[in-house]
Amino acid sequence: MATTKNILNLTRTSFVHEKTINWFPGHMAKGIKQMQDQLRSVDLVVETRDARIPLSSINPQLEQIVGNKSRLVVYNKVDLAPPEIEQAVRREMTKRNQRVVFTDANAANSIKRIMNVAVDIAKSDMVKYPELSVMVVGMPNVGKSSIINALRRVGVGRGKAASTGAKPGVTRAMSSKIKVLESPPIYLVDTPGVMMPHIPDPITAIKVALTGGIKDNIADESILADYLLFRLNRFPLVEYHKVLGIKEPTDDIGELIEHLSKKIGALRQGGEVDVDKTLHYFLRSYRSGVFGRLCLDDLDEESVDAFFKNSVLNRPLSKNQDKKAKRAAQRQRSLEKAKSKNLI
Ligand SMILES: Nc1nc2c(ncn2[C@@H]2O[C@H](COP(=O)(O)OP(=O)(O)OP(=O)(O)O)[C@@H](O)[C@H]2O)c(=O)[nH]1
Ligand SMILES: [Mg+2]
Repeated sequence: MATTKNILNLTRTSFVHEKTINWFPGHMAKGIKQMQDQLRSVDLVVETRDARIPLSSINPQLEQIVGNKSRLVVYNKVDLAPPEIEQAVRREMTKRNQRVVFTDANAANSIKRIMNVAVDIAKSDMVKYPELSVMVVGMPNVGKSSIINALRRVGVGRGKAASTGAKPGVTRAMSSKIKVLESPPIYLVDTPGVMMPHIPDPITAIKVALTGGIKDNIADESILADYLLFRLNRFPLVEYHKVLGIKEPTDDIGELIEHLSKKIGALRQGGEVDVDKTLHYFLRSYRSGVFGRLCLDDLDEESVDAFFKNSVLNRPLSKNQDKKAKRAAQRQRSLEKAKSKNLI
């Protein structure tokens, strides 16, 4: 019988997937335009990322928009990531002279870390900042609106001002000013999560989709599940099979789906496996954190250096790449339009 230990000898050593996922609906393009228009009146940008994918949740396009504006990078959802990421991320952010805080939007104490940075800036020059204007930006579903609601709760004891939801693309337009502190006066604006028009690396796209940044029906859920299984097998202490109630680990997604569907009763009439339902269950389990606190990006110094060296952050898109990205985004928009009109 394969145990978690010896299955490591049987698992794939690499995951090859060549098709990337593009998701850039119209509201994102509009959102970017609104951000650019508003940026001049903003004192601080809170750039929110996902602690489970500290590198893959960096959107180079946002980096370009934010430019030299005063910025605080917030790694949210730390409750779902292993605590060790903090040290590695801090190391890299220090190298890049970038302020960073780690938050769980459901924990008031960690949310206060953002407030403290904003208060310090506001107090540093009360004439320059009669009220501090903060814009919260980031990829979809990283928790921007949740952070705003939490800051408001902590700062002025008031209820929800921004809609939140488990699926990406909940906030579709920039909000008006939301007061989160009376004195010194601090206001936030919420923005729609934005993806890159074109994600060059297919594995990065899979990681973003797995953590909920891209709509599941746009990504191929069977590929997401297969990559998840590949990664789970490579975290040696993760006993996902026990959590799922199946006998032993496997590196074959078909086999996993077959066992799991029986376990959770996801069967159609006649006993046929309900693949979609089982895939959803597997992905939902991962996202809820039941397999443990896992980071999908490699954060050793060598990998991080390679990421930044190869990253589009370092090189603006060539004319050709830019055209390609715009065409991909246009195709995506037409597809969504056709879908919404039930044409396909
Ligand atoms: N576990 C955990 N869940 C979080 C955290 N922050 C937000 N969430 C959940 O993540 C999901 C997305 O949160 P939102 O605040 O809507 O994310 P957003 O970035 O505003 O998303 P868009 O508006 O779609 O761009 C929701 O289900 C939240 O409850 C966190 O720190 N930890
Ligand atoms: Mg939102």
